[in-house]
Amino acid sequence: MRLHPPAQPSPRSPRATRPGTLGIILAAVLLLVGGLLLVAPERAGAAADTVISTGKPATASSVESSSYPAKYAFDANSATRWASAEGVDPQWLRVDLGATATVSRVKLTWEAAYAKVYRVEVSDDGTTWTRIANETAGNGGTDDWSGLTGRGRYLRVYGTARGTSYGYSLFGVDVFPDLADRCLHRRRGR
Ligand SMILES: [Ca+2]
Repeated sequence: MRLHPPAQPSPRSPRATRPGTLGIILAAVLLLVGGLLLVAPERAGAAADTVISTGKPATASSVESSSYPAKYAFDANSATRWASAEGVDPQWLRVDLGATATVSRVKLTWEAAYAKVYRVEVSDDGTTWTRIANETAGNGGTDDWSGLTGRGRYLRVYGTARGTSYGYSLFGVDVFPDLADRCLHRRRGR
């Protein structure tokens, strides 16, 4: 058995021995770590919910009045809406995503004036359209189309039969890209 000399208290600087300073540093480190743990999942969730249509240029076949412009379906405000002229089929609402995107999900939030029959289409040139979703028995509310595989710069909602005698009205049209495309959009700062 080896014998060790009795441990000598090492000389410490007066700063390091002040419990107040140590306590403050320790508390600061714990707060930082705790804060990062709290923030990290929220940031991940925000990335998964990226909407690429917000604030993008929008047009429509008609408006009920100047109080309901096309852009109100893309303003991330659930209180504002686009509304078409009343009593006329078909009507459409279109957004320019600014660049070709791969669309994986489109979420429509209808006002009371909903579409019974409509389709969601994408286009590269705004002229030739490809259907990515089709509704033939719509009942309004929220239509959340996921698992889509559309690709285009423009997206439109094209209504052919109204659910009421009014027009077509949407509080929001949220367009989501797929994962790879979302990264591309983020890198480009969009
Ligand atoms: Ca809105």
